Amino acid sequence: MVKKWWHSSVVYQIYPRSFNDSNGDGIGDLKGIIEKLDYLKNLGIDVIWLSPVFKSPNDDNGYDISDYEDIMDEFGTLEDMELLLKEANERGIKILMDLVANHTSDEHKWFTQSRKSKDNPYRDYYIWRDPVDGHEPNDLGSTFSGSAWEWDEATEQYYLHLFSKKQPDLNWENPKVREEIWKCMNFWIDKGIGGFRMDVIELLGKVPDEKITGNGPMLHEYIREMNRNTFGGKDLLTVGECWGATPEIAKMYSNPDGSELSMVFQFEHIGLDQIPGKEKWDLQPLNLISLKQVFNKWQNCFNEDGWNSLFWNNHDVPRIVSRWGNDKEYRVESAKMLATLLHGLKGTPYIYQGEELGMTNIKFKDINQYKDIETLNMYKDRLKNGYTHEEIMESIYAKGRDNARTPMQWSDEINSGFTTGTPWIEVNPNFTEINAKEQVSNPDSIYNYYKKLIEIRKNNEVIVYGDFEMLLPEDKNIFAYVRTLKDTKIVVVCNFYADEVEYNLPKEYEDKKEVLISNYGLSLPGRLRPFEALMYKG
Ligand code: TEU
Ligand code: CA
Repeated sequence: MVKKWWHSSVVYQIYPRSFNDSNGDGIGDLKGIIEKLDYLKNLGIDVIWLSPVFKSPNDDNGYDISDYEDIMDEFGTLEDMELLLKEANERGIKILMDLVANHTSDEHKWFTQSRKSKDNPYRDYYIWRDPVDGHEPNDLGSTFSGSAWEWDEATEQYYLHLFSKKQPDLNWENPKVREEIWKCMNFWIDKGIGGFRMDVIELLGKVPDEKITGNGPMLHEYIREMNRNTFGGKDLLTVGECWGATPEIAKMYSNPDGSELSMVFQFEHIGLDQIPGKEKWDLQPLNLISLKQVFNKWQNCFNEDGWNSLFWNNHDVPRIVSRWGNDKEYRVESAKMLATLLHGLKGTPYIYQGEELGMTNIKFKDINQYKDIETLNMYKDRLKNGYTHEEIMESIYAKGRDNARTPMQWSDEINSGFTTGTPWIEVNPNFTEINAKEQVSNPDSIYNYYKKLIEIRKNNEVIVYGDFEMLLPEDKNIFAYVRTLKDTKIVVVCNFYADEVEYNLPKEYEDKKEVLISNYGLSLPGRLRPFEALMYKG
């Protein structure tokens, strides 16, 4: 396999609004990020993925962009962004910008023009349709509840929005739209960024009249055109967000011929605790065997012809320690176990801010304490459809996006050290116990455990390039696997639950030549304590 710098990198995602506020207005900002670069450097990460920082009216916290070549007022200025790039690069850290190219804000000048008249030069930048029998052209739905079509009185047509009505979808069939996007991307590439995370990239080839949204016929053609006109040949990291990716699709995107992207985020594991065919709010318990099958499939599907990304968390999904760990009596043990499991795998790991501290989900009492548009729209929708308040809150506690968006917990001081003002969303009250200040100086902390896992990846090529083999595939409690590169073998054994378990590995893996990391003291032969995790050379 031809080696790439991003094969051995670890990426850290920052959700700027909730990361660090430098001026006391309650909103995280670019200067705030600069203040914390040394914290990230110390953790050992190589790359920052910055959720969108472009100009935006914030209907969806920056995923609704009104100017791709300028910075959101609350976050700072273009000069601040240039300084952040410089300061990060000086520390050997690259920055990925979050490219939201499927849609813009309705306040983007392309859209304000487009909606003016049917013959406006920008009309075809978006997707406009006549009504059918006096109503929407079809029943396509928005991810944020309701129809994906919004009636526009002025020109008496509907426009398409797969997300909020303030996020009109761009018309990628229009070559002018594509050129505009290449221009914006090159603007940032010229400023020295390390690459792009690409928002809902799989939607670009949509055919709305046939109700095709993801993976449309032209999708890969557009991506290759993007590659040729922007980052192709520039050795950047590009990662596409692909909810509907299968291994076959992922191989097209991440083909090592370099014609498309470096890698994609696939979400098969993320959907395992929802009832199949229903929405993410419709909960079912996780079955560990299914999780093992999904990882086994994705770890083994590429044979030098693709690359994986590895993640438990991002700004859209609940905190992993609350979701599949135990955020009560075994918070520290289970956070470390989940970290060991993921960071021993093949692929590029992504850490979401606060994950390295074992930050947990939030339970707000009042729906008005929530800020996320998806959550708030769903709440109204389900109330109307007869669900009780209690039922809906149960779903929000488990799956709401604000679980991941409460402010970063820096210290046990007021507002967790995130802001001196009033935070835009309330801080999780557990910050007095869970915070960076305590963990950086505590050698047994989750933070220092992540730091060690990153070091292990850097010092053991087998973690980056070794083959993956699942062990004990039928075991209902244990997730175990072995990574092999030439003569080197690394074994990872994790107890996924709070009960002590016994286990028997095949003889060849029994001998623990060197324990690289574990979340308990000395290991016991053939037994794992609650959420115990072990990684050793075998
Ligand atoms: O997410 C894509 C997306 O489909 C999510 O809305 C996801 O389905 C949902 O959060 C899970 O319930 C991306 C961004 O990551 C998200 O923050 C944006 O809201 C969305 O695109 C629109 O840009
Ligand atoms: Ca601020």
